[in-house]
Amino acid sequence: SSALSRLSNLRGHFHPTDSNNDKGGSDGLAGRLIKISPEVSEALSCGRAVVALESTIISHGMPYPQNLETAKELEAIVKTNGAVPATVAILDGIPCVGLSMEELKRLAILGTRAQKTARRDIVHVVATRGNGATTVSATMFFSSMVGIPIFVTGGIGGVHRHGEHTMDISSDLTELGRTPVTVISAGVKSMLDIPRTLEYLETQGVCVATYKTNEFPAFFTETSGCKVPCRVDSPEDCARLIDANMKLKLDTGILIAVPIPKEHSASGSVIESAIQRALKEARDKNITGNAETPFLLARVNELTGGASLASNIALVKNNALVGTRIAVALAQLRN
Ligand code: PSU
Ligand code: MN
Repeated sequence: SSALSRLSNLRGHFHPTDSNNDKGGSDGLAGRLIKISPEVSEALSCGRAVVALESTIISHGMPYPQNLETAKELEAIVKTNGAVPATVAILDGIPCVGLSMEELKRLAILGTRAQKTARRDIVHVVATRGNGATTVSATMFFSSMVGIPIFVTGGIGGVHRHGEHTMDISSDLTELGRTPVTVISAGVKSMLDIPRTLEYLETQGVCVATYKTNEFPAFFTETSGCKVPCRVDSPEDCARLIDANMKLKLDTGILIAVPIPKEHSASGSVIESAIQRALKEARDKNITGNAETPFLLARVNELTGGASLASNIALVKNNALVGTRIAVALAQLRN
């Protein structure tokens, strides 16, 4: 399978410390380039469905202990629905694909003391043997490296408001343009510039599809006023999209935008005024760069008295369910 050939490629590629007579095997892999958990490794080698999960959402996206609870629940949703979860993080400088309960807990307790790790940060965290929580871009990178085609998150980064001046454009978007992994998200937060985010994804050649809806969702709310050209209505539709992307070797990612379930969608006006206030505070405090997203998430949660966190948790769980169904449908299609 392609996952297997990727694994054997990895063995050939990574040997920073060891002598060249180490031929690898999954034990040889562990502790060298990348540590793949036994469950994930096993699933990949027999072509079973695997779903990658990011870790910045745990460290920087939610407070303790809700972050640990949510991380565990996401893994449980993936398992219950027939796939193997693979949470990605860098622990003591070792990129890990698939975390044990102890490792998940460690990361959740570390919280923002873990380094927010986008693609550009990976080498530094590895070289200094640090603890890194991977964002969408870094999680896509490691998922692709080990052959996991599907990755579930809450929301992806985007073009920030005023991005035309600051050039603050999340590396999640360029990663989607260069890495063939399908990302399931509830769209893009309205604290970002959604129309420009979609323009940028088009420039990067990324297929953006809405799931069972016509309008691109805005994370807390089901609508954004923005349309995309592709709509999918079932896990099988998504699996065919991913299969075609793989067969054509387009080597670009796919973004599947799943709207927040109706019963959890926040009252648009409450969220919107909190977002406006948080954005103004960020400007007044001069919070920019990769500190902006975590600041806005935490502040909007405070300003809405926890309502935004509850919506956030609900939508990520829904994404995990949809993403798992897509992964299972894809495994069926390709086996
Ligand atoms: N959006 C959310 N929750 C998050 C993030 C984004 O609703 O936790 C995180 C993700 O890890 C995403 C990252 O990849 O923020 C984007 O950060 P930046 O805007 O600095 O690129
Ligand atoms: Mn940025």
